[in-house]
Amino acid sequence: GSVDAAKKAAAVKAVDEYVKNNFVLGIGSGSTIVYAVERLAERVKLENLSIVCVPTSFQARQLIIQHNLILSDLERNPKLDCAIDGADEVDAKLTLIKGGGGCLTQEKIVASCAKQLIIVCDFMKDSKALGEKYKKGVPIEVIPMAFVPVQRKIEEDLGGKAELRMAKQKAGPVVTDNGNFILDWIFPEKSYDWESTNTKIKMIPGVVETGLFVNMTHKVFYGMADGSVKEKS
Ligand code: DER
Repeated sequence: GSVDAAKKAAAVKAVDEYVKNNFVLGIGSGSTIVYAVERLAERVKLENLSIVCVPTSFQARQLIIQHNLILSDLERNPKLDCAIDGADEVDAKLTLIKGGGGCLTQEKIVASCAKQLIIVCDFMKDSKALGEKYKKGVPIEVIPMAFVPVQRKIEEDLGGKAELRMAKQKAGPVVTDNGNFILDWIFPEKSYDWESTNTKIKMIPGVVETGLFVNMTHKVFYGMADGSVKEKS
């Protein structure tokens, strides 16, 4: 449909604009990134590019292997030229909510190692303020034994509701690629200082990472319904 066409248009434009020969790339997770990896594989073949890819999840690792791209890691490549990833929502300051796919921790680590974080998404992700479009809350990765005290602390200190993410095709909670649980925090207010909110959550013992990407985004490619691509940086 038009959303898939929009995702693809954004992904193709980002790969064509940002990927250069000899790049070390961070490969994000989700559905939009699939189009980016397909385009990347096409360019590698067509232009005989030398590219190395660092994954942000088991899914990204599978994508890299399936497309016969060179798989690396942060031990061999701790400095990346560019990380390309999706997002669940983007606000006016390019603050992101990520983690809808449960891969936020490795995504944030890889993004932090890249000179530039490039986000590819469809027009549905474009918001003035977080929470306008994405209603499932901020994903927070937590150590399993701590999920109840973390849940209580978040609800006491910040309000709203922090719900344990339950799996659909597995009994019990979702377990992340790192062996942890996820709380989805449905926040009460309209406008937040996301930098301080992110820090407050991060400091709670038991919290591994939040899906709030603050001041990390270099550029966002938004695929539009008509197939055009809007860019913001
Ligand atoms: O979980 C994640 O952070 C993904 O990148 C997600 O935010 C984007 O998923 P999508 O490309 O399938 O919309």
